[in-house]
This record gives sequence, C-alpha cells and structure tokens, in this order.
Amino acid sequence: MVATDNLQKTPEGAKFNLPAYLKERQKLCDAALDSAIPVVYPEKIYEAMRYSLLAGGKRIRPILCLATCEMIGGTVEMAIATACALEMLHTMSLIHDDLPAMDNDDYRRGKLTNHKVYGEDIAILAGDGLLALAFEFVATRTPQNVPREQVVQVLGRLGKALGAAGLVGGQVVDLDSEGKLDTSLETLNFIHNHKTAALLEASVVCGGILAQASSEDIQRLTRYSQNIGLAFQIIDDILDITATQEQLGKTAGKDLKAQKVTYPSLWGIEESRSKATQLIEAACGELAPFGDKALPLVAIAHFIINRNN
Ligand code: GRG
Repeated sequence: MVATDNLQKTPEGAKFNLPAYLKERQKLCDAALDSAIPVVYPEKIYEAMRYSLLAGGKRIRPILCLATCEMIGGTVEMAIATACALEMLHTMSLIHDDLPAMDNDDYRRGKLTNHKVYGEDIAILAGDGLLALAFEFVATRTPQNVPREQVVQVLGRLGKALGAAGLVGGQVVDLDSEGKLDTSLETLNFIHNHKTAALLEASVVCGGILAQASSEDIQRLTRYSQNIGLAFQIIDDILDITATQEQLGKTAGKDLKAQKVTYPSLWGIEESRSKATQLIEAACGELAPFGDKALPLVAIAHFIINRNN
C-alpha cells in the first residue's frame, strides 16, 4: 500500500508519489552507471572514476532528463545514455571542484573526496576520464530510433553547458569572487546561472531534444529549467547554513568561511526561501500545457525547494 503522506499534491490537484518515483529512478540510474564503467587495466583509473560516480547523490540531472523525454513522448531507452552522461559530467565537476586548487574539500556524498583517496593526480584524471566517457556514451549508446541529428544537438548542448559558456565560466568567476564581500547580485546570478543552472538546463532540454520536442516546447523547457536551476542554488546556499555535515555529506558552513556572498547573505534566509518558491511556481507555470504528463517534472521542482540535502 502507498503511504498517502508521501503523495504530493500538485496545483492541478492530481496526486503523484514522488518518493517512490525518485527511488525507482535512482535505482535505474545507479544500475546503468554501474554497468557503464567496467574495471579493466589500468584498474586504478576505472576504480577512481567509479568511486565518485557510484558514491550516491540524488541523481537529479539524469532523472530530469528521463522525465522530460517521457513527457514529450519519448522513452527511457531513448534518453538513458544521455542521462548517464549528465551524471558523469556532474560527478567530474564535483571531483575537480573539491581539489585543493579549487574548493579544497575533504568530504563529498558522505565519503572522502576523490583526491583524498586516490591523490590529486589520479583525481584530475578521473574527472577527465568521466568527461570524455560522457561524450563517447551519448555518441555510441543512444539507440538508433533517435535520429543522429538529435544526437549531434545533444552533444553540442552538453559541450556548451560544460565549457567556458557554462560550468567552467561560472567556476572562474566564483573563484575570483572568493573573499570579496562586495560581490554584486548580478555577479552572483552569473556564477550560479553558469555553475549550477547550465547543467540542470541541459538535463531538461536534452531530454526534450531526444524526444524531438518542438521549438516552442524547447523554449518552455528552457524557462522551466532556468527557474529550477536558480531555485536549486538558492536552496543550496540556505542548506550550507542550516544543514549539518551528516545531512549534506560534505562540509557545512563553507560559504561563510570562504567569505562568499550568497543569496541568504544578501537577502536573509526567509526572503531567499520565498524567492526560491516564486521561481518554482514560475517554472511549473511553464508546464501547464502538458497537463498530467508534467506531474513528474512539477513534483521534482517542488522537491528542489523542500529537500534537506
Ligand atoms: C566542467 C570541464 C569542467 C570542469 C569543472 C569545477 C568546475 C569546472 C565547476 C564547478 C561546478 C560545481 C561543483 C557546481 C556546483 C553544482 C551543485 C549545486 C552541486 C550539488 O549538486 P547536487 O546537490 O549533488 O545535485 P548530488 O551529490 O546530490 O549529486
């Protein structure tokens, strides 16, 4: 029997069991990721790649990709290679972010960081290995019922989301703004639209591309994902203040220590939460034309602001 407490009520009044959905999808993604990287010679690098990739994590990006593909009329099979690639790319960015040259963190996903276990040299290469494998995976594992034109578009989107116009650019400005307590809201938005929202946007939009969404639908998906992307980061900043290391699986209170301007440092916690809620409402508004087919994406948007890690 399904516990009714777990059923989220969407604005339309329909009910959707998000915890059961997330659990099933996390299991699906974990199994696909596990079989994506067999350990062969030189074992050390494959073990280092697997260590961070299979260390848990919410799997939000692959789940968004699969849910979007299905909402547009595609299947899980069409999107699973891209979903795995998104998690590989996200994980590689976490490995590099944790390096002593960047955020210098000892814990991630409740475990020692990659460089703490394998050393900095192998951690850099594990990130590089995941980055390369992600693109290979999309190119070679997307089934033939997805036209090659769509596969090329997905590869282009992923490259853009990762590079200087995305995560890399956001990280550069983030590193530059450390210790600068006069960082403006404009700069903060630039950092997080690139560091966090770009990959969430690619997750949603690539799901749509694989299912051959119309350009009007791609625009809706883009607005949905940009809104949830910023809300995701606002909540991340709040959790850095309010959650424990055990809940987060990584060091808590890091932003204050690194003298970083954050949304709660500019607006306070309550105002930040209210802005995140407004963004989620705007995001869900974009999905209205999809009716009940949008239930998973609507529920995931609400999960983003209600999560505790
Ligand atoms: C992309 C080529 C390339 C290099 C990396 C280091 C770097 C450039 C970028 C930093 C990107 C970064 C770490 C952004 C933070 C994004 C974020 C909010 C992470 C937390 O995501 P969750 O909560 O984590 O989904 P889990 O562990 O649940 O997957």
